[in-house]
Amino acid sequence: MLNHYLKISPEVSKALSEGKPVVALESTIIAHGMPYPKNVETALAVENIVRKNKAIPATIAIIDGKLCAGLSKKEIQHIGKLGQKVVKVSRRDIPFILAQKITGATTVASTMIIAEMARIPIFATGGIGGVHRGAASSMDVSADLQELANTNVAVVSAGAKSILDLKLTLEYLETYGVPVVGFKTDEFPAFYTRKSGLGVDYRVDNVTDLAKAIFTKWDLGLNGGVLIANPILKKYQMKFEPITEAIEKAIQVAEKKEIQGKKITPFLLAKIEKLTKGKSLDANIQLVYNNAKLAAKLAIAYSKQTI
Ligand code: PSU
Ligand code: MN
Repeated sequence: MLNHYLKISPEVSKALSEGKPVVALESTIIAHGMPYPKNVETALAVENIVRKNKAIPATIAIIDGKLCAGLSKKEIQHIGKLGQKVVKVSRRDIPFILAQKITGATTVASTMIIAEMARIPIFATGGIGGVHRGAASSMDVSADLQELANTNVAVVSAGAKSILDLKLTLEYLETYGVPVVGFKTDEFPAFYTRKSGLGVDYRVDNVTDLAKAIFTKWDLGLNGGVLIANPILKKYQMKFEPITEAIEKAIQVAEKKEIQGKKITPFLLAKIEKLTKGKSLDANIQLVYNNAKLAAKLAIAYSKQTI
């Protein structure tokens, strides 16, 4: 019955049936997270990095009403060109986009859902959604967190942006039993920068230890995701002051324009890019590359795990 909804590309399908490592990749970052044509260039480069590190990339999206794991170059270009015109699809949206047989870009939450259906346990992204600043009154908490609580996929990220309340985001993850693992770091990274002043639950220094812990979690039947925080490389990180200033300013503008709901994250990303004259986008691209590389290595280590 699942096959009726799910379309796995021949390459990904072959890799999965042979037990080869596969890395899931999301598509909201392409349509809503970066401008054209850099979004398409980045998405294709990310796939190449996964391949170079000896895993198979599976970019995930909804195309003409099918849940797709593994997109063609043409499909990636199509989504990237349409950009914000493509529907941003989170958990709640999936059935409606399928019923209408249209195309949608998947967030971390919906990519995790589709990755789990396709049996792809490792997923690389840039940053996850989280608890927004001011959530006490807005109640704006990304569905990504709830998905991490429930769905068995390990997500490699560069932490989360400080457009969010990082402290509350970590509290939420603790409550829902989601391990936050620092890769070669004791500190939870803040996306554009390596530091946030907040700690992680566990630090790991190699992918084998990480794969073992993830394998054990699911082998025990402890359902839910794992959040891996992989800091941006030192040479690409942004200076604390200008990025903090840009974030504060972007949030102010969003408040003034009363931007809410699923529009807020793409709005802030684009505004920050403008305010930093493209520097935030450069950092964003580099950290995604870094995450793709780690995810490929983790997928290899995970594929070797046995009881
Ligand atoms: N953070 C980024 N780039 C992105 C996103 C987050 O730096 O493109 C996207 C991801 O797809 C994430 C989504 O899952 O935004 C979260 O949106 P929301 O806050 O509306 O849940
Ligand atoms: Mn939200």
